[in-house]
This record gives sequence, structure tokens and C-alpha cells, in this order.
Amino acid sequence: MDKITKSEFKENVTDYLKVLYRREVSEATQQQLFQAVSYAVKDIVVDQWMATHKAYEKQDVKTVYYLSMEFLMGRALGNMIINLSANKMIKEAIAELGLDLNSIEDQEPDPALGNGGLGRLAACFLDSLSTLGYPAYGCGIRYKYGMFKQRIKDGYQLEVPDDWLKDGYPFEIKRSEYAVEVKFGGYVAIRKDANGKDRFIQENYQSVMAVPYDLPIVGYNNNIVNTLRIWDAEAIDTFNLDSFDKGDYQKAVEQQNLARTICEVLYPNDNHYAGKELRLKQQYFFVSASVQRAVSKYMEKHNDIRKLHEKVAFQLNDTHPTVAVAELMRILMDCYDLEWNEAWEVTTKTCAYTNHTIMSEALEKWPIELFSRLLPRIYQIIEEINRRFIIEIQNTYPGDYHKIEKMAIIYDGQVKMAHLAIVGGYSVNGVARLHTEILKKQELKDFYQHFPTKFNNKTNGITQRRFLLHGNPLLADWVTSKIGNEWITDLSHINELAIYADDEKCQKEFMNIKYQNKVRLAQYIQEHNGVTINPRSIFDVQVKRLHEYKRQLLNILHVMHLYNQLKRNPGMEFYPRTFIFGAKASAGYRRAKAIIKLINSVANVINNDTSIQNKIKVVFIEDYKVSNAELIFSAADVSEQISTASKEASGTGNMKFMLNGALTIGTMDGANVEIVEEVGEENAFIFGLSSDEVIQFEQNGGYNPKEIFNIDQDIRAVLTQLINGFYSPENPELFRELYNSLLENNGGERADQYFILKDFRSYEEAQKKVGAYYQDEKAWAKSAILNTAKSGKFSSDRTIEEYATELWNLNKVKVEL
Ligand code: 26W
Repeated sequence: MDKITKSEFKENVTDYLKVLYRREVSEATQQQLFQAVSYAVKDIVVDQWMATHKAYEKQDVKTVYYLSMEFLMGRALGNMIINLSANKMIKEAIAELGLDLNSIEDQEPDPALGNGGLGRLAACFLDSLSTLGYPAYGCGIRYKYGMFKQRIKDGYQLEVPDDWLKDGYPFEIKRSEYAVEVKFGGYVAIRKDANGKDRFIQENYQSVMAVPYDLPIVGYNNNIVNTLRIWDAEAIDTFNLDSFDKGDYQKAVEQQNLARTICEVLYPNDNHYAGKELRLKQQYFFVSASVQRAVSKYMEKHNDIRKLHEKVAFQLNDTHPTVAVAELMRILMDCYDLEWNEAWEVTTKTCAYTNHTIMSEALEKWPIELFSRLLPRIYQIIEEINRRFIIEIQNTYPGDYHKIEKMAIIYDGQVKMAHLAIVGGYSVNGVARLHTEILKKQELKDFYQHFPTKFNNKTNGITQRRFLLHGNPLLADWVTSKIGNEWITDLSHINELAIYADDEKCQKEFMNIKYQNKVRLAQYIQEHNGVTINPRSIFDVQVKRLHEYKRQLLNILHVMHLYNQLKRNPGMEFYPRTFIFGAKASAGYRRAKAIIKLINSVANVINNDTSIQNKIKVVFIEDYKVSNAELIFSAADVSEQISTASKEASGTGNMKFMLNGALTIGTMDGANVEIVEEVGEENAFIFGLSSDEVIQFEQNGGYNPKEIFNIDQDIRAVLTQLINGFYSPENPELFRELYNSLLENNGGERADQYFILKDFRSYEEAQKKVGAYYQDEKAWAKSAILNTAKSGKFSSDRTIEEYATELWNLNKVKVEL
């Protein structure tokens, strides 16, 4: 294949403008330019995409199917360009056309088909799979509306629909030829076939066509392009007269409605299970389509379905796609005639499960009534899996009925998806060392005892290509100038920076880059928030989903305390600080929304109080998302990772900050433990209860926050400001609920269940150390450089290498053009 030249590329851009919009470059809108440039880039990508798939076919490779309800991809154009080997040529061509790449990139909608950590992890994994050359499909849902856009009005969050497809998405390709039918409802009839064998047939069902759209996932400089396949639903029967004739009018309309609703919107819940029927439909819809297609593709080249696991692995991203276990059983038995035991053998060698949370309110448990009505055949199969598993438990632990209560897949009127995922797969992994240990010792103890060899850890990672190379070009260039560019595809090399940590010239260069990134973020904040911030102040940042366990409330209560101190003692030694927040709250999560309002109310008072001479500023960045995240991480001095110990499975934002040279203030939770292990405790600020201590308290019914409230007058002063109208004169009761959550038991919920008051003083101590340390410029610069230098472990390339070799058994592929 001939490589495309610069002048051909330029011609392609102008041709696309003409064909799509009848415009010349000089007349085109920014959106039209984005589309035309994207199509021209896609031209290059598609050649590699086809070559990759030819190579996969020829080598008959094993493929992983990463099944996930969420893929938080972020913008593709800029990322694709830096990954392509034609990168330099494309950038020159765009400049020669007189265009500005940044403003073209800004035209792309930020595809937000995910909520937070779990969805972004899936996106980083796809980037790593392509870059390492492992055959993979991401399989998900083509939501018409992704994560909502957040608007802040009068300090409150408003949710605005994210119509990301409205101008058309240039990188997707509709693959109607791979459409498959997915059936819901009806009943299962048992009929004998010609050989006298029982056949299970779903009758009187409703169905939809699942139609895949493929998005290219471009590897770094290696000609490999994997596929993110997202499924859309279309009605099976176009509304035809036939239906009227047969009296099926009602059914035809219902089927149309089903198709319309399934892919309409992403559930904006993070770590909270709501038991919505439509969500179960979404799950079965994309899982059934993906598994059906994977099996058909396998059978196109192979004749023995019993060896499926030699060529296919299904990785279940949390319990959301766990119906895959039963769906695969169904296909193997009902479509390929395997006996139960044969089908079970194949299934349990093909499926593997990743757990992403120990928050009990996130556990997916479906009522039997709903499940069996919606998926009658699948329910039958799960009943049989459960029946056999219970016998196994009874035989292993005779007389111990508690085991059944704790471990059964169906119990107490509910189908427990985590139990199905554990029983039906060959692997159960947590996402950071501490998290996996907690799973083994606490949450999944009985399962660990029963299946010890299934359990393993895969500490999360992030892609340095998006979060350093693309997001922080100044630092990326500096790193390359010091140690060469191998870090781009092997982040372990970044450790070579450590020798520069003590070098004063390097320290100045490093901090100057940080300063320029802070100016860039300050401009963004000025434009988007109308708040002026001082780029010389410490940028102290907490960006992540809003959740009580992540303790944004601890952060803002501490800000309130600092403000009280400054007011009382204006001459107090204090280095200027900008507290930056960014977070979306799930639309129905009242307390989370109250915390957003509180942050904005505090910002409003403090930012307008001239008496403190701009020593503290508080900024809430509206609509935190992948595209502005890149600006935020690169500009941070301090990374807030302050979850209640034991609650954050891993965290991945913590890694993005570290890579960009921010120092962590955090608890010993999730991957923070491993971050501190790599960088050294002297280069981070650790505080708070340990996970063992938290678990101890929880097992003893919590602690009494009123004792702290009664003896600590600073804390009392801050809490009192929640209910005396200090930050909400228009409604002094506004923050009563937050106040109560810290001090009063509420039903089954303990007062201050996330140990905010308990950790407050230790957090304050750590924050004081931050302020003091920052003033020692050399010490800070050294620690900042060391954070970047010691981040090698946290590349998703390392994580994927572990999944690929230890769990999936994949081989790397090379593609020559
Ligand atoms: C059923 C509702 C629901 C929705 C999303 C339950 C659970 C989730 C996710 C598991 C929440 C999530 O994103 N978890 C995060 O996963 C990241 C990637 O492993 C981890 O780094 C975070 O610690 C974890 O909170």
C-alpha cells in the first residue's frame, strides 16, 4: 500500500469539504472543517484497519471481547493523529491549509458513553490493546444520549442531554451485514425434535435487530487498528400491513417502541444500582448481540464449538454484562446442541469477571419476577446453574446452610449477578492490590475459600498517550528531550527521569512547564467560569464523580475551616491556594447535588471576600469530562485522593495526576497504596484511618461523631455554618441534610458513615504540610519530578500485558503495510 503524501492529504480534505458541504476551505465552518479533516484521517486509518483484520484472519488469532456497558472514549481526532505514524505529515498539511488543529479538535463532541472510572478504564484498555498489538474488540452500546452535560445555575447542577450524534460522527461505520436478532419476553416451550430430543423454544417474544457500528482504535505507530463495536437497536418489522392482517398491530407497535428505547440513554449512575427494567434490557441486548456475533465469527473458520475458548475470551467489565454466562450456555446448548456439561466446560473457560467496587449499594441483584419475565430462557438456565452450584456447596460444606444463603446465585427472590459471574467464569480480579485483598478477606470471602485459584489482582493503569503525550505536550516534549521517546510505548522508561530530580536547572524547567499549564487552565476557567485565578497559587484539585465515599465534603469543610482561620487571623502564614473541583452527580443523588451546591456557595462567599486578599479561591469547573480533564491534570500541583479507606477500589485519576507531576494528598486506599509505594511516602501526604481501622469501626457499628463535635470547636464552627445561613442566607436550612448526615443516625445509615469528622484533623495536618512544603521550591520540584518518574507502573500497557498473558492467553500480532 502506498503511503499517502501531504499534498494528497490536503486534496482529500478539500474534496471532502466539497462533497459533504459544497464548500471551499475559506468558506467552511469549523464544524465542517472538523468533519472533512476527520474523513481524511479516517482514510488513512481504514487502510490500517483492513490490514489489521486481514492479519488477524490469516494468523487465526485468539481475540478478547471486552464486554462493557460503558466506554468513556473522549475525543478521537487528536488522539488518532498522535498515534498515526503520519502524524507529522498531517499536522503540517493542516497548518498549510491555514487551519488551527486545536480549534478543529474542539469541534468534536466528546463521546461520553460512560460515567467515570470504569468507563474510562475500558477506553484506556482499548488504547493499550491496539498499541501492544493484541487482537481485541470492545463491545458496548451506542447510546443516543451519553453522559449528560452539566450546567451550573445559581450553584445547582442542571442536566442537559448530550446529543453527541447530532452532526454525525465521522469515525463510525455501520455494519448492517452483522446485524443479529435479540429476543425478549414470551415463554419457553419444550418440543421434541425429529430425534426425540427436547428443544427449548422461546415463543410469543418481542425482538429487535441489533445493528453494530464500528469505531477504529488506532495503536501507536504500529499500523494496528482494533475495533470498538457499539450496538444500536432497530425495529425488526417495518410497520407493515401484514401485521394488521394478522391482528399483530399491538405487537408491531410495541416492538418499534422497544427498539426506540433500548439505546436511548446511558444510566448516569455510578456505584448505585437502581433495578430498572430498561437497564436489564440494555445489558441483555448488547451482550446477546456481542456473544452471538463472536460465536458466529468463530464458527466461520472452525468446526468444533467445544474449542471456542482457544480463540475467544469474554472479559466482563463488572457485573453489568454477566448475562453473558447464561447467554453463551444458551447458544451452545440450543443452537449448537452441546450437552449441559460440555457447554459448562466451554463457558467457564471463556468468561472472566472484573470487580470494580465493594460499595454494597452497587451490587446488581434482579428480582426474579422481572428477570424471568424479560429473559425466560436465560432465567431457566441460571436456575439450573444455581441448582447445580448449591449441590456442590452442600457437598463441600455439609450442614452449613449459611453457605447457601451467602453464596447461592438465586436467593431471597433475587438473581445475584456477582455470584453468577464468579461461578460462571475462570477468573475473578480486583483492580488494585488492596481492593483484591479486601475482596478475598471480606466481601467475597466464601467464594475465595471455595475457588481460591480463580482470584487474582490486576492493578489498573492509564494510557500515557492520552494523558501525557496528548494532554500535556510541553511536558511530553521535555521528557523526550531528557530520556528519548521510548516512554511513549513503554512507560517503565520514565524512571530514567529520576536522575534529574535533584538537578536545579531541570527543576526550574519542570516547574516552568507546570506554570505554563496552570496559565492554560486559568484561561479555560476565566472563559468558562468567569473566575480569575492566580497561576502562582497552589492548584489543589479534586476531579472525579461526586460521591459521599470520595469525600468532596471533607475537602470543602476544610476550605471553610481555612477561611474561618484567615478571617480570625488575617496575618496568618498562608501560601495562596486555589481549590479546584470538578464532578458530576448522578441526577437522582440528592446529597451529592447538595454537596455541589455547597461548594459553589462557599466559592461565592470566599471568592468575593476582598479582605482575604485572594489567598483562597474556590472553583467548580462545570461539566468535567475527558477533554477538559487533559487540561486539568497537566496543571495540578496537588492531587486530592481522599476517599474513606477501603471504599475506592483503585482510582485512576490518582495515576493521571501523578504522571503529570502532582503530589498526592490521600488516604491509604485503592491504588494510592501502590502509588506511595512507588514514589515514596516522603513525596506524598498521607493521612487518615487505614482500611483495617475503617472496617473495624464498621464491624462495631460505627463511631460517635458527636464526641468530636462536642470537644472540637473549630469543627463545630464549620458544621454550624451549614445550618446558620452563613453560606446560604437566602435559605439557612439548605445544608441541613448534609449537617444531619454527619451527626445523626438515619434509619439503617450510621452518622458520618464515611468518617469525615474522624479524619478531619489528620487531613488538616496533611494540608498544612502541603502548604509548608510548597514554599520549599526545590524540595517541591524534586518531589514533582519524582512523581512523574515513578509513575511507570501505572501505564495501562502494563495492566493489559498482565491480562493478556495471565488471563487471556493472547499473542501479539505485527502488521506491515
Ligand atoms: C449498577 C450501577 C453501577 C454503575 C457503575 C455500579 C457500579 C458502577 C461502577 C463499577 C463504578 C465505577 O466506575 N467503579 C470504579 O472503577 C474504576 C476502574 O476500575 C476504579 O478505579 C474506581 O475505584 C471504581 O470506583
